[in-house]
Amino acid sequence: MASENNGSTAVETPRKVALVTGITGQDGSYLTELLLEKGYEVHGLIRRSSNFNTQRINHIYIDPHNANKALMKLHYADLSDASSLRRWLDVIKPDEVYNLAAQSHVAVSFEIPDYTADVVATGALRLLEAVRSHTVDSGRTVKYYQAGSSEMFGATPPPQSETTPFHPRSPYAASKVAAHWYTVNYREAYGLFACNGILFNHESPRRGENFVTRKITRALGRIKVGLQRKLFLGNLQASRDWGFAGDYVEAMWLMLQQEKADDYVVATEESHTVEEFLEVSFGYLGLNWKDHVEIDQSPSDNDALRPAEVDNLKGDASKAKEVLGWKPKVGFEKLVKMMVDEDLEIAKREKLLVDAGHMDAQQQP
Ligand code: NDP
Ligand code: GDR
Repeated sequence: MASENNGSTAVETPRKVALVTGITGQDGSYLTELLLEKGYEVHGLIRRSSNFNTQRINHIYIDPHNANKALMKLHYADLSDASSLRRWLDVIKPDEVYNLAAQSHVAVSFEIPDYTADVVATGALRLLEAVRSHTVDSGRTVKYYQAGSSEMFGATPPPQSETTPFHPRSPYAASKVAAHWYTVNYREAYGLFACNGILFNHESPRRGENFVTRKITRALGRIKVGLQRKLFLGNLQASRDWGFAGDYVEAMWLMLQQEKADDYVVATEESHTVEEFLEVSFGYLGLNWKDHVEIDQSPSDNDALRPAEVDNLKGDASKAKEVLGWKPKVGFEKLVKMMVDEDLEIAKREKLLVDAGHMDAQQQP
């Protein structure tokens, strides 16, 4: 129970319960921190891996044997396994479900297209159906958040808002469009409280290392301390509307606190090219990116090049600002510096270990 004190009498309100898929990812970790701060009990679905994959949430993990303190709980499930989704809904009885799980890499979706569709599109449908049948059988109300993406706009020119037509350019983006419409359909057909957040790119020091921003800041830190000289990238002219993940998870939560379920674009409304990201990040450490970056045209670099590119994304987040009262707190330069600072520290620690012979210098050119 969460306790609220209005000055005279202490009122006990039941703790809200959230179920988060993709809890081990970048957004899952920030959202869980936010929900715990707000007094939620958070249940995360994780998939089995031969290595532990909980690095991003280890700092908030408390052993479940410590029953009074452990407010984040982890359970094995998979978006490709409908039975596990329904079973955990029945056991956990959440008030809110956040569907963040995905094979989220655009370039990789060209390599594994039907797996991507199964997890991103059909996985969302499985979870919606599990929520629907759970609410029918239990008579409970469950609110649902779907992690939609600016990639759905693809080739449609900016600025992109909730009314902009979708033109997806990858198996990932097409699968997110399907998940978007499944969510709208479950809202219209069954009256489910289901929202689509159409989030533009958001980054952080916890960003996966094969997305371009983190690939740059990780390499930059290593270049600065002398562990690496070259960085191979793809298209430097692509423009993205980059925000900070910590700001964006607040918008997710706000969507589920409204009277009415709806869809919202979440963006900074400012766009920069990959080249500008290089200029700001390398410039911050007193380096010239042109001395280190090479364009990799080889098909073996499967995170860089895509058979179809998305050239220019820049969101119009007026509706989220007006209805949710949301606005981003971290701008482009601050975001870049935050990521560079963290990755420089990681590189310094790596250097100490390499120099002491405790770690192999990776075979980076
Ligand atoms: P990440 O790639 O960092 O995290 C993805 C999460 O999904 C991980 O926890 C991963 O688990 C989990 N996952 C992958 N496949 C499955 C599966 N089959 N079953 C269950 N879980 C699975 O993504 P982000 O945190 O950056 O993004 C969160 C969501 O938001 C994603 O749906 C993404 O597509 C979407 N999105 C992201 C944007 C961004 O800029 N970050 C912008 C717009 C949308 P594991 O740790 O085991 O790999
Ligand atoms: P994106 O992010 O495809 O927008 O999807 P990513 O960082 O992978 O690419 C952004 C742009 O940079 C160009 N680029 C490179 N990209 C990568 N990964 N590696 C490189 O070496 C490289 N060189 C240039 C890309 O071509 C692209 O134009 C992210 C994901 O988080 C999705 O899940 C999410 O839905 C969208 O953002 C919004």
